[in-house]
Amino acid sequence: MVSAEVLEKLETEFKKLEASDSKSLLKKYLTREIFDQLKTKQTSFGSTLLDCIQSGLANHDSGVGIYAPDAEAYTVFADLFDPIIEDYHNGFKKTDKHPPKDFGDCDTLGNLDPAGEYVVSTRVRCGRSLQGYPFNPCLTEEQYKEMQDKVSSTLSGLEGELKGTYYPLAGMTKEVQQKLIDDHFLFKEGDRFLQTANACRFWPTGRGIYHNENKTFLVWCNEEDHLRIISMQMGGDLGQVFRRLTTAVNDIEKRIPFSHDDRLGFLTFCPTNLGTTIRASVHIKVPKLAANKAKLDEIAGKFNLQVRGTRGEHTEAEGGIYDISNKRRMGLTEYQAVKEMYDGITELIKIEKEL
Ligand code: ADP
Ligand code: DAR
Repeated sequence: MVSAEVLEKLETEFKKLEASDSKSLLKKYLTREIFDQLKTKQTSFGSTLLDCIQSGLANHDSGVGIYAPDAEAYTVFADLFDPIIEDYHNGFKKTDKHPPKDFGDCDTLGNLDPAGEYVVSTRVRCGRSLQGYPFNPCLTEEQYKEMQDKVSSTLSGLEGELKGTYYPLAGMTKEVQQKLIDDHFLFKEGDRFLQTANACRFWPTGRGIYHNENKTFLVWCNEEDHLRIISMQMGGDLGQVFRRLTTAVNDIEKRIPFSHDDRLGFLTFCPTNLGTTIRASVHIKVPKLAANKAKLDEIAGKFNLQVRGTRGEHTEAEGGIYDISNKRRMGLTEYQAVKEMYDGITELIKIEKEL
């Protein structure tokens, strides 16, 4: 039974959102009818509509504004998640089914910028949720510790180029942590969207990073998702980066069962990361295109690309370096998502050269 206190908070905050000039997908699709229909529902973990939308209610500048506190939320609150998923993922309807995992042939993806004129570095990441565990807002401190132990011991079995060490955030010096963040290897702290989504409780317990010697293969533990599996390197050799990620994901999946839904694909905390969960990005300098940011966003949008700042989401470009990546993650395979980025970036570089 959803408590009177939760219902009151929902009503108060919903009215504020309705009156705001928010452009979030939450505001766009949370009609009074949907609100009244969902406000008394709960998942078996006890998650309510408030648990799903509290971040978007607190941050009217959200782009999306909703997260799934547990995997069931995608079903229990489907009447709100489904239109948001359809809008974000280029028309992935509630009757659509995400295709089976397919990393394709990495050898067909070459170097985006062999001369090294534009691309500073290339990164491909995916998210994975451990079967049997809810997402951040429902995890207990014990579960965070349990998951970290499970992840770090599993990763300690990796060999060859993937061999590395797990570093818990707890006990890491601020200097080491900040250097890893500044070098784009480690997640930032204090994201207000995650904080207001109740995703940062017991921090830094259960959080950490695994990486190999060269920091070309990394795994984040319990930031936004249970796992972010990352391959990255300087330069534009997307084929090599994607091959490394594919090898790592296939190896790790032999050791840990991940949450996968027949219709939505791999399940993640945020609906924008469902399906392939793949974000393939370049740090790139396109000074002529970037002279008009709105134009850069418009052209990137034509190729289903998303433009972010140098430090990732919700940040600005530093020194003219933009993080540009595929926007679509659902309704296409892992290979197609990465190929969409490859083709889009190739076009952007061509346009930059012609300006
Ligand atoms: P995610 O991509 O996992 O959703 P963010 O967008 O927050 O996470 O980015 C996390 C970190 O990865 C940031 O420091 C960002 O600068 C870095 N990053 C993303 N793409 C690249 C890239 N192509 N080269 C180097 N660092 C990158
Ligand atoms: N900040 C939230 C999430 C957007 C997608 N990015 C993620 N999941 N990291 C928003 O609604 O803007």
